Amino acid sequence: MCESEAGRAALRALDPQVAEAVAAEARRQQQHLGLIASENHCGAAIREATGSVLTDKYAEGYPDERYYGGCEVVDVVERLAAQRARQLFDAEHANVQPHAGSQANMAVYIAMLRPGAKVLGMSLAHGGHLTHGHSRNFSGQIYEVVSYGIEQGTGLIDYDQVHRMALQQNPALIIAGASSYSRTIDFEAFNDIAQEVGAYLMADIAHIAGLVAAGVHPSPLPHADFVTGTTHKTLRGPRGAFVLCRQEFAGRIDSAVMPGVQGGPFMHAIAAKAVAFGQAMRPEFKQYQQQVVATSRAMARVMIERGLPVVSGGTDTHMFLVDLTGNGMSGREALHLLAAANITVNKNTIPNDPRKPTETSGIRIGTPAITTRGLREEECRKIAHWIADILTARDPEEEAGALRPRVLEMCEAHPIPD
Ligand code: DSN
Repeated sequence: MCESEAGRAALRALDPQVAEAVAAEARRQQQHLGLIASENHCGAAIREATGSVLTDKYAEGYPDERYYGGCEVVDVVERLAAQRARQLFDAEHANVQPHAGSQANMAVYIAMLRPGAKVLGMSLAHGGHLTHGHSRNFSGQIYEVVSYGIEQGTGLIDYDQVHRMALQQNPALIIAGASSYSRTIDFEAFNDIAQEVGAYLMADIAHIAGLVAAGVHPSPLPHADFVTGTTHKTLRGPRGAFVLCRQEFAGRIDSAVMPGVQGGPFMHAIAAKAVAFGQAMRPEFKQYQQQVVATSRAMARVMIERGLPVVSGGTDTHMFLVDLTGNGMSGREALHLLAAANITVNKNTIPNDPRKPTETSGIRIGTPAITTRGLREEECRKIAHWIADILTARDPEEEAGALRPRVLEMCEAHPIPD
């Protein structure tokens, strides 16, 4: 019996309810096409590290400077993860302790800004993230935030607006990065603006970390002063995050992460991050990322052909936003209809959305997870047609029910690999 089988048996014996929930989620993932742009399937090696005995170890501090004894092994793990992150992204310093992207972003704020400092970030409604200054997030409550957005006609980041606002507002920090923006981000242009106004530049590559690692999206290094990212989206690692910076800011970032934002690091997650960074240096990872973008482009084209507009008219990345205003359906309705066909998406606001964020007029579609399970352009075009069939049908519920067996067949033909 291998370790994970023993673990499953132990969980079944100790807590059959949780064991059943875990098994049910595994079945759900196998039987659904996951098109949530921020999700992926990380594989057995990453899960093995995440589920390892390292979860038992407290290690507040950093390698060789811990507050706890017995850290000699986890020190090796953290050094490996940080060294691989530096190598992968060509960074001078890497902090691999943030539990999630929000904590990574918070660490940069805490390290570099006083409360009340001005921050220029992308508005959530136009594709930014909660931590880029949303009024109900710490970023919008502790700091004075001004937001830029995308140009109405093109759907692209309005760099002239960013420039104008930076000159008018004189922010201390500018944030480049997004959660639902499908086009290449010009980090060099952001840096030119930041330099002109004397602001720090933070690039949040949470979504595109895998693309950047593989050279499929231009790197924000060396343009940005700080780069934050997550390890579980396109990077296909464990749930977690990291901060990269130049050596001159290393001490401030490290003490902002711990004790500023977090206490004990999750050493099991850091071990899995090390595995993910190592995996991302392999040639097959580059091919995977190229395929992620190719499948995303193929799906976006079908949507447009089928009369479902895509914000910005296409994609350069792993995701795109479908604008449903034309067919009158809300994002929430679309999510539920597609779910009935075992296709999983998230509802998403589109720029200048007339609907509330809980309703939305769009859905976001991403291809990292379906590419991991081996689906290529041909199958992805088919999936895009199924989505369009459902969203444009006279009876969408009936259409979703009719298509479900075909989705199941495709899932069965392409099991999630270990
Ligand atoms: N929740 C993530 C996403 O779906 O984009 C961002 O943190």
